[in-house]
Amino acid sequence: MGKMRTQSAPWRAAAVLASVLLVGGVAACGNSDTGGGGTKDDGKITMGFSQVGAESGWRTANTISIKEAATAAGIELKFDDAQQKQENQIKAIRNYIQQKVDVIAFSPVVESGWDTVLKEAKDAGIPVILTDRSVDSADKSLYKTFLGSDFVKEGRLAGEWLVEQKKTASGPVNIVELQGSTGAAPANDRKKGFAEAIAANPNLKVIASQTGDFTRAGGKQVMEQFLKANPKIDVLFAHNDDMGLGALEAITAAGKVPGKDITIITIDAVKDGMQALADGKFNFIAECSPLLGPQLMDLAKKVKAGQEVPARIETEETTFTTEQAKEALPNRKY
Ligand code: GZL
Repeated sequence: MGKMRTQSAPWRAAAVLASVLLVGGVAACGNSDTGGGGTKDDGKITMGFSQVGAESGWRTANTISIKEAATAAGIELKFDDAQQKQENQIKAIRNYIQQKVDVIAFSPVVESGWDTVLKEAKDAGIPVILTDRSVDSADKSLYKTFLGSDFVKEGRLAGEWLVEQKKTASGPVNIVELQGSTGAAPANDRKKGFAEAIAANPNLKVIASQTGDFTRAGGKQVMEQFLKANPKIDVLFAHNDDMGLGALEAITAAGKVPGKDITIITIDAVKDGMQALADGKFNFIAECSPLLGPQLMDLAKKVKAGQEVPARIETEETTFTTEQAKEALPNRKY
């Protein structure tokens, strides 16, 4: 600050006030360059979170985990439900940028189309954490880390179990597949992993594959179509429990016994799916944990503090047969 000339009392008071405001202003602006975006100095982190929607039991459990973990971590959470629409997620992320949150986290409903808005967040100095689903951006600097599952592995485990179950089959084993939401990472990757695994047995054939959008209603509607168009269906592979649960209604209405006439394999292991497995209506589930909240909040604190974090953090998961589901059900958290 340059040397100040002497002035009369009222002018001097005004000059002092102006210089205090100016210094304060610089300090506040300085905070926004610390990569957090927030201009608060109370140390409290504000996170803007864009959620896919509320399409399945998995998503409900995931939302609960995130909200509870934010409260436990003392992180102020701004939460938006995109109702499974990418444009709503992009709008929410832009709002968070405008609000200068400290960290943005989201589960991208589809893999593509994020580079522009992620670059806007980067240019605003706001770090982004991907949770649950990932993006296909070539520029890995657009986000700090990915926290979630290996969906290809989940699909592969489902396929490997089926190969083992059908290794003595003498004729064709007709499989129908209920895919997750079109363009979503779990849909693309589970399909890939399953197809790679069942290639081990040429008798195993996917005769129909269509999206049920991860919902019960979608699973029921598409399974009805599958049953009408295909007289011999031996196996259903559903990319999540909810579509499998919807398909149960269609299978029963068609006079077939789920779990016996049609072997049913799903992914997630939410409580309703595990109950269907314990009851013998499903035959195998590959787990996909929605309980990402605590790890996400820990990552947010590290990222805000400028600490290095791994580029990818995968969740621990397992698989369940009917007997294992009966044992696990009483202690399931979701
Ligand atoms: C997987 C998650 C998927 C679940 C579905 O991590 O993105 O979305 O498998 C959910 O149940 O709708």
